[in-house]
Amino acid sequence: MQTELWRNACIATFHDGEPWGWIEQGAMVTAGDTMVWVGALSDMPAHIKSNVTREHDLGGACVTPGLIDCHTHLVYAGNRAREFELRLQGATYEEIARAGGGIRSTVAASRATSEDELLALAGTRARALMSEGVTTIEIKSGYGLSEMDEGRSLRVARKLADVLPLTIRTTFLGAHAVPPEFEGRSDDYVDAVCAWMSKLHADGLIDAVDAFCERVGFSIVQTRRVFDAATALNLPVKLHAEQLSDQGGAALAASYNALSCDHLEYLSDAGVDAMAACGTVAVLLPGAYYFLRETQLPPITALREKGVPIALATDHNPGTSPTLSPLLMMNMACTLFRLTPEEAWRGFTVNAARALSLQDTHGRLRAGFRADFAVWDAEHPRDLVYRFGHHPLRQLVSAGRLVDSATFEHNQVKN
Ligand code: DI6
Ligand code: FE
Repeated sequence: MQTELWRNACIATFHDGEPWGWIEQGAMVTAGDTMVWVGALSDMPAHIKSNVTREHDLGGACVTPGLIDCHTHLVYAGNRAREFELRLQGATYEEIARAGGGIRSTVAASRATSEDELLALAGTRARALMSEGVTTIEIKSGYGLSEMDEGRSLRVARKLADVLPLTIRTTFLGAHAVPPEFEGRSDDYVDAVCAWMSKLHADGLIDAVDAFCERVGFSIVQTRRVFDAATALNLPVKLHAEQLSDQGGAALAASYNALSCDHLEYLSDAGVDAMAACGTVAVLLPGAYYFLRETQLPPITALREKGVPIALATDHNPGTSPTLSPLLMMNMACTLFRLTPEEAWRGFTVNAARALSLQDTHGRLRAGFRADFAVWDAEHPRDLVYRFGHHPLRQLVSAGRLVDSATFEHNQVKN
């Protein structure tokens, strides 16, 4: 196993306590897939230095942890550009969903696509995320909505970690929408989702369970049944909560010790308190807020005051957030939600790790953590939040290995 020294960098470690966990003239030492030392080069202990078998000069570049996209719906086929046009002509997201468009149209397109093709599509999207420094992705099912098709989506998500140097976490989102074959029988559908969950979990396909708790999704009572089934299997839960209306979903999720509640534009004070009491992460999704032209802002001040950890993600999906740019999401979180640039970065690193229960191994540059980091054409990570529409990634290291830039350069995302 090689012990490698990566020197001549300014490093944002995101250690707690100091702003950015910043280190000038920093260096890192990795052994295999693990970080063994991080600090100022001049502080490097002799016994660490003497083990080094290979050196990399990072040319004075700025280094951050690999980004963690903790909320995506990456496995699907087709696109919804036509629906985008209809919404611009005045149709609302909820009207389109009720008329059988929306999620259901992506379900039809995805069911009609082979597993290999779904893998190719998801792979292209994952490589686009990598081109902006992503090394960990959470992927939800939810465009299959049958036992077989949900299984296919989750298998595709798992396979991505075999074909690309990524950490993948899978989330079962069977309770995303009611499929046509269960029309008018949403309670029966929830029963089916709970039964599929235990089979798919037995196949090792599920890391967490999510639901879309919304007027156009599932009720609080139905969400509770999904959570009870997850809890019986010892699976952690997450929730799409208070995106379009306040259903009290966040408080329910917190009562199940949810890892995260996501969206949260309509989150109430009681919901904030419940999340704070349980240490549930608030995952904010500025892409969906922007694309749906929402005007109700998530309660940032209350979340901050109550100490709820704030994460950010792309929410990549064809209906409400067809973006593959975490850097643009950070910029939007600052301009639209008034996060500070450091909060935005912590949202895509430390707090995103926590939303996936990976906080002890991912999201910081620290001895013992996985050696995932991005090397940027920038002096400081704040520069990367301020700019938008740039391509500033210089190098990406995943599990201690330099990722061949051909993996993500000249990558064509068509859908
Ligand atoms: N909330 C969202 O923003 C996405 N899913 C969800 O539960 C939208 C999914 C879609 O419109 O296809
Ligand atoms: Fe989502």
